[in-house]
Amino acid sequence: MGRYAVLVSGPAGSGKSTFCSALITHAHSIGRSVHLFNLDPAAERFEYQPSIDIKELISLEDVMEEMNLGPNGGLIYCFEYLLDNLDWLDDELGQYNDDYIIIDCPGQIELYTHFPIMTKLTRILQDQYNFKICATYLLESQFMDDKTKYFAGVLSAMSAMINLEVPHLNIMSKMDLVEKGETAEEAKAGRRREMERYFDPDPLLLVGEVNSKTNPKFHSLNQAIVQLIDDFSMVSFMPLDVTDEDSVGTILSHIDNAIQYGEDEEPKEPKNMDTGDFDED
Ligand SMILES: Nc1nc2c(ncn2[C@@H]2O[C@H](COP(=O)(O)OP(=O)(O)O)[C@@H](O)[C@H]2O)c(=O)[nH]1
Ligand SMILES: [Mg+2]
Repeated sequence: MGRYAVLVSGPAGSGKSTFCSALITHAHSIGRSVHLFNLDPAAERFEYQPSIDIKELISLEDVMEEMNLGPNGGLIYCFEYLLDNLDWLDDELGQYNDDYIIIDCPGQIELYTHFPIMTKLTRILQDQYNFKICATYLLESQFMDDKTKYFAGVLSAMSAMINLEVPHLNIMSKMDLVEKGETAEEAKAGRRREMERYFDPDPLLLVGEVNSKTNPKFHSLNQAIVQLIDDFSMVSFMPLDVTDEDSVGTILSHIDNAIQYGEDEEPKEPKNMDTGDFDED
C-alpha cells in the first residue's frame, strides 16, 4: 500500500486534535485503517489512543521542570531532542510499514514558520521513510470575524506552506459555530455566502475593509501584505464542520488525492480479453 502521513498543523486551539479524532472516526467507519501519531509533547488527553506518542520519548512538563525552561523554549528543546534521537522514531515507525498515519502536531506556529524543525521532520519522513505527506493547516472560523486577524492567519498558513514544501491543504475549522444560532434557512445561506469570500479570498477586495478600520499610516503596509498574498494566489480554505461526516469525508478525499492514496494499486488485467473475466489472486 505504501506509507502515507497527514500532518495536522495550525495555531493552538484551532481544533487540530478534534479534527484528528473526526478523521479517524470517519476512516474507521468506512473500513480504513489509520493510526494516530501524537507529536505534541504537551498533549494531555486523547479521544483515540495514539499508536505513536512523542510523550513516550519526552514530555514538555518534564523538560520545563528539569531544564528550567518556559513552554516555548521547552517545546523547541523537545523537538531538538527528537531530532537527536531518531532511533526512537525509527523503532516506532518500524511497526507501521504500510500504513496511513495522522500526525497531531503542536500549536506553536513558530515550529513551522521560524524554526526549520517541522521542515526537517517532514523531510526525514519523506526521504528516509518514504512517506507521502500532505500537510493540513487549520484556522478557526472565528478568524473571519476580524479581517486583520484573518490576514495574519493567512500569512501564517502561507508561511507554513512555503516552509514545509509538501502538498498543502488549508482548512477553516469550527464551521459548526458559524451556522449555529441562525434559525431561518435564508439567513444561514446568506451567512454562508458571506463566508465563502474567505475560502477563496480575493485579498485585494478585502483590503478596503481592513483599511477602513486601521490607522491610515498602516494602509500601505496593508496593501503590501495583501499584494504578497495575491501574488502567491495559492491560499484557499476548505470548510470543516466536524459535526458533519460528509464534511470530514470531503476533506479526507482531498487529502487522499493530494498524496495519491490508493493510486499505487495496479489495476487488475482481465484474464480473458473477450469475456472480461478477471484473474483472481
Ligand atoms: N464547536 C466546535 N468546537 C471545536 C471544534 N474543534 C475543536 N473545538 C473546541 O476547541 C477547543 C480546542 O480544540 P482542540 O482540538 O484541542 O485544538 P488544538 O489545540 O488545535 O488541538 C476545544 O475546546 C474543542 O472542543 C469544532 O469543530 N467545533
Ligand atoms: Mg491538540
